[in-house]
Amino acid sequence: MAAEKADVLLIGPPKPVIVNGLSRAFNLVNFPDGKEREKFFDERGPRVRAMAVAATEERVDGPFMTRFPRLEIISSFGVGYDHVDAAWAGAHGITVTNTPDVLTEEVADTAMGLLLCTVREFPQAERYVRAGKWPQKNYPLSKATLRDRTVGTVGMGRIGQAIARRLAAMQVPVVYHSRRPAAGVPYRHYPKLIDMARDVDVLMVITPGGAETKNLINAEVLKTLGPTGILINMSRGSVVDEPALIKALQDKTILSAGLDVFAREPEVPAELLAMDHVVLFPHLGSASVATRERMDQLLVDNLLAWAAGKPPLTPVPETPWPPKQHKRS
Ligand code: 8YV
Repeated sequence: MAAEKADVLLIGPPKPVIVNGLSRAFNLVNFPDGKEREKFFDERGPRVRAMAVAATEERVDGPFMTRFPRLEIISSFGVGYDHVDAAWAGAHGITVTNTPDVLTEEVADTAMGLLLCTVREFPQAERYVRAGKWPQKNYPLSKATLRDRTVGTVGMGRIGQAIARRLAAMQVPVVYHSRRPAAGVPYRHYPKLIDMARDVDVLMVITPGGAETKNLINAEVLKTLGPTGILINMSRGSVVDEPALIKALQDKTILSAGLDVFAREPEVPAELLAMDHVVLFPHLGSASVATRERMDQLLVDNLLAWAAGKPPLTPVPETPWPPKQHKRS
């Protein structure tokens, strides 16, 4: 007799790679909207053994996971998983997987694009051409150049290292801050962010989001970065104290910022929209068709491995494999 197909709850958009990849092996269950949910938790919750989390808007925390007493694995889309309480999951025998590696080089490419756009004002110059202003006057020379700058990355994980390799190839000195020195990297490590902010001209934020890094980039760090300093944020809006950043930009405490992420996406504060000297991207880090499909496929492959009784391909550190226990109170 064929084994019964497990119920997998899909949270987020029904993207083709995910739906096609999972439908063959599982009963794919869509998560209903608002009012329907209580009924869903009661009726379907007890049968759900796995989740495919393809959207970061839903908070997958302890109280939420508790509604699914047979839950064994959460396969989450994206390398960042701050929307999932992985520590709670790990303590309750639930495995969490993410989609690292397949997006590393893409996000590093985007980081370089955002850095160059911000330092050399390329979006502003492009707007200048479209506005028909070039025939009257050349676009002004950019105030900043990458040629005399040192970049300090906040975080030196896989993506941080891919960014650092690109910067090294462009002859830009790189240093970094992280809680612990990263193994096998040749760049100078700063145990204290404030010391690095004093020494560099660009802060490139590429550290995971979540409680540990909330508002890490605060008013003091921005003041220390100083009036020629540029902030690039490629990680999560939560890592930067957004009101403090807005004030620092308004007061010219720093020169400018390039932001791919915001505190309340897709909302971008009106103050930032009104500033011509900042560059704003709509969370583009990994956003190409090919890379997003690789991320979708890895989400699927983690669940297929679990269904086949194999170790997950990319478990997060908080939920080592095999899980400690399965019992939940
Ligand atoms: C996604 C990301 O856009 O992988 C990440 O952590 O930030 C992006 O690739 C994000 O997961 C939201 O869908």
